[in-house]
Amino acid sequence: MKIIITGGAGFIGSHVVRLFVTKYPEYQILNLDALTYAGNLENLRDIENAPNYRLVKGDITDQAFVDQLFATEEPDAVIHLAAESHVDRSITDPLAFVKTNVLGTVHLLNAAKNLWKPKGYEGNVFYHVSTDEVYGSLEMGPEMFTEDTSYDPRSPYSASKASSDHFVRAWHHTYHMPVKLSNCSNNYGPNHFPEKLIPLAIHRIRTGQPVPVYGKGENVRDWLFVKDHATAIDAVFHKGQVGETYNIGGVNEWQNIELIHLLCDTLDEKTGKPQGTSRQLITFVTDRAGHDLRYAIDSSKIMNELGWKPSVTFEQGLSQTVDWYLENQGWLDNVTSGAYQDYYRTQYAAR
Ligand code: NAD
Ligand code: TDX
Repeated sequence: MKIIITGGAGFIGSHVVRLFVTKYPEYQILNLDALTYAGNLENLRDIENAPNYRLVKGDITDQAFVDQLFATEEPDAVIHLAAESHVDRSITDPLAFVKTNVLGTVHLLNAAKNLWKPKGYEGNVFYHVSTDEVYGSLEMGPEMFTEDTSYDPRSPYSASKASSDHFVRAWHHTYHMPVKLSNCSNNYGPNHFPEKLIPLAIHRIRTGQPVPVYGKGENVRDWLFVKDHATAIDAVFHKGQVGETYNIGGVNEWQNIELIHLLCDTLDEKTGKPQGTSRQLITFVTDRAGHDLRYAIDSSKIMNELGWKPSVTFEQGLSQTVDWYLENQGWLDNVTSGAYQDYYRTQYAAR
């Protein structure tokens, strides 16, 4: 089987590519990635020479390129992760999110339909990896997002992902494309770009800079270790029902400020600093526009139907993550130079 994995040089995509390349040596894995600021081939150094792996550098916003690629490579399946993924960037540049997340997804759907439909879709799957943010925002309390929760996206990022989910389902209903979808909560782990909360905080603490906490730090996120998201994607790809959606999450809700306290204390302990040192870096800053209050995801469908469950507790996953960043400070130094500095200047100017 030949699988195109899009966005394979990014955070989650690199873990998915590694899992598929090593677990399924009989598959050919093509990593289709534009190598934007978020795509980093360092994330794949250990498997880049594997005989069943190949990188195709290209942009999914280019329909002609995508059509040509599908016509020449004739993939059997697509696992689609390529996206603009950062909510704050979507607030300052929404159009980039429409282009990659909406148009890019439709380009892939078109190319897959043109290749597969004449042969009756035998052995084909188009799998869209999506987010829990499409469901909107929850109040504090016990309520969780299920697969039946109505869509209510509230940021340009989540609106673009909701739109792409709808297009994927439309290709299933209209053209009988065999599709699968999953909507996952916040991921954390190695290779996470330091514009997102956890790697940003680790980077700022290690360099002794203020750690920005939006608003009062009371927003809640449900965190899942990235390697557990990769095994969930493996389960959905191989065992999920065509046309179905699976929610994926860690049943692991944290208020941002509590999470930052835990990170500060973990870093103090691991770097031999007196407890309380890193907490002094916490700085409350202007809130994110339209900041969703709480996400929490009910994963019982994937657990009960596909037998998936997370392999690590949050404490284990966070400890492994902090160790990885402390052991790979060169990775952080490389991605936080140059363009990263410009991004931070524009973020704070935009508030
Ligand atoms: P990321 O930003 O780390 O990586 C995105 C990758 O896509 C990069 O390698 C980038 O180069 C590539 N890419 C971007 N635009 C492209 C284009 N036009 N053509 C080809 N490649 C392009 O993202 P991530 O955090 O790894 O997220 C991956 C997917 O998972 C996204 O679809 C995201 O919506 C979804 N998701 C992420 C999370 C999370 O917590 N990070 C949670 C749920 C779902
Ligand atoms: O500097 C910060 N300070 C802060 O308080 C940053 C970057 C974030 N935050 C807050 C905002 C959120 O409440 O921390 C929380 C997490 O923020 P992000 O790491 O930006 O993640 P989030 O906005 O929740 O979205 C993430 O999870 C769902 C991913 O970026 C999405 O791609 C995914 O779909």
